[in-house]
Amino acid sequence: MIGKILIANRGEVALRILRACREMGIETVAVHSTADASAMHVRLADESVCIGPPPARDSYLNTAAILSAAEISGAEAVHPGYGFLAENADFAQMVEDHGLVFIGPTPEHIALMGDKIVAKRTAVELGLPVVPGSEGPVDDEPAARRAAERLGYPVLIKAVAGGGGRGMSLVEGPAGLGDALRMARNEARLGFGDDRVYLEKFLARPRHIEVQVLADQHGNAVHLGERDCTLQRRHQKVVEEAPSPVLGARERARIGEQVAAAMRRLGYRGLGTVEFLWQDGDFYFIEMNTRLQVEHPVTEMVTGIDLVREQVRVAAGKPLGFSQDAVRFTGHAVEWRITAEDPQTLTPRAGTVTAYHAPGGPGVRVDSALYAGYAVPPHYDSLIAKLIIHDVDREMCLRRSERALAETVIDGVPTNIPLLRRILADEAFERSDYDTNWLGRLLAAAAT
Ligand code: MV4
Repeated sequence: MIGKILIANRGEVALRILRACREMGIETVAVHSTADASAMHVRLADESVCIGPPPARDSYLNTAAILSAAEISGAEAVHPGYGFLAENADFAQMVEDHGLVFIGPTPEHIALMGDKIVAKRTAVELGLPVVPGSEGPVDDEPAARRAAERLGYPVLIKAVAGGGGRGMSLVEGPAGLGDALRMARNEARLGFGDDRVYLEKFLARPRHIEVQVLADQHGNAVHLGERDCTLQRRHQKVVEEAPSPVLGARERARIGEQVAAAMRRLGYRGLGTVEFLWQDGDFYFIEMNTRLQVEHPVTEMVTGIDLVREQVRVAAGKPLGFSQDAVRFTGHAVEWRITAEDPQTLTPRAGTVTAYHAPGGPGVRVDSALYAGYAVPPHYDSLIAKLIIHDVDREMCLRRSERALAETVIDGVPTNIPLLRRILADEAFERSDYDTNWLGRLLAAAAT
């Protein structure tokens, strides 16, 4: 087994990984920027190493400094968490080249899923349903026109190097295609250094449903059900839940089995999430994430499985300790992402937390690195806490959510808690009927 793990991340996810390590008797090495010298992940780790100045590119993305930290601390493995280097195939390769274990999939699988066209082609080969679209990138306007006529308008132009909603452009009809194509190309070149784009049939009212999978290095793979992440703002997830309110047990088992079988065929190892759009009872693959995800706790709550522990076990070469039959889904879980943001502009806000009270009681989990006196740095993601609520069913879970959000105290920096409580008070949300208008507004804003 692995004796010491370097955690190449910060904030709540660094703490999350630390907790799993502690329970497994594994020593931890924290890395931090100068801005994070008094951060909780540094304080709780067995050892810590400063890896650079505040900007992420000089610290949490500084691969040389991170590998040096692993070297001098005698770490045997690196856990990347999410964001930063988690889906950087070159980093995963460097970690392995240094004789360390990368806690994640192979560099090849990370690279494969990082290219959205290759990922989609792979999904087709693995028998997963995909959104109808152009086969590969469209090279010029005539090719785009032919693809769009075949698919039928409206169509979406997506950047090959995009993902997570970045580099998408909606085309309502043939008149707008030429300009949209040129603009999308330009933006893709500027944003990703790769101007290739492809077309997809536009789904007007989809839900975002993602399937969690776990695979070992011995050919075993299980699915751990799905998460419904339809509630997003500017492609940032705000609320996630498990199970999806729109799926029944039979649909869940069916898509889950399909995904697990696909991962077996791919020879995938580690934790992964296969993202689908879901509309009118049908699933359409959009992309695969080759990392632990922010919203993983809702899956942990309904399955009782510690995903980080399993990640470490399979990275160490252990076979899965349970079969698909042993995976049981109990109750309902919702995650509320609390961010430090300006209530007017909804943009990130830094500042010092003067008072902090985390909610408690049955079915309440808080993943956060906050403490009273903590200064939220301006350099990183605005996520400061995740409230994960579990109860017997969705209705009770929402009531418990309101109770827990109401007793959360974070003074000194403005947060989105009022916004979360407004969502919770919304009847459409209560009925789980919250995709259409919201998505329409979002896409209209993204398209201008
Ligand atoms: C789409 C789509 C409609 N049709 N693809 C957004 C994130 C990225 N992973 C894929 N996304 C979308 N792809 C087709 N063919 C609508 C979205 C989309 C979306 C999807 C799920 C949840 C929220 C969303 C918000 C905006 C756009």
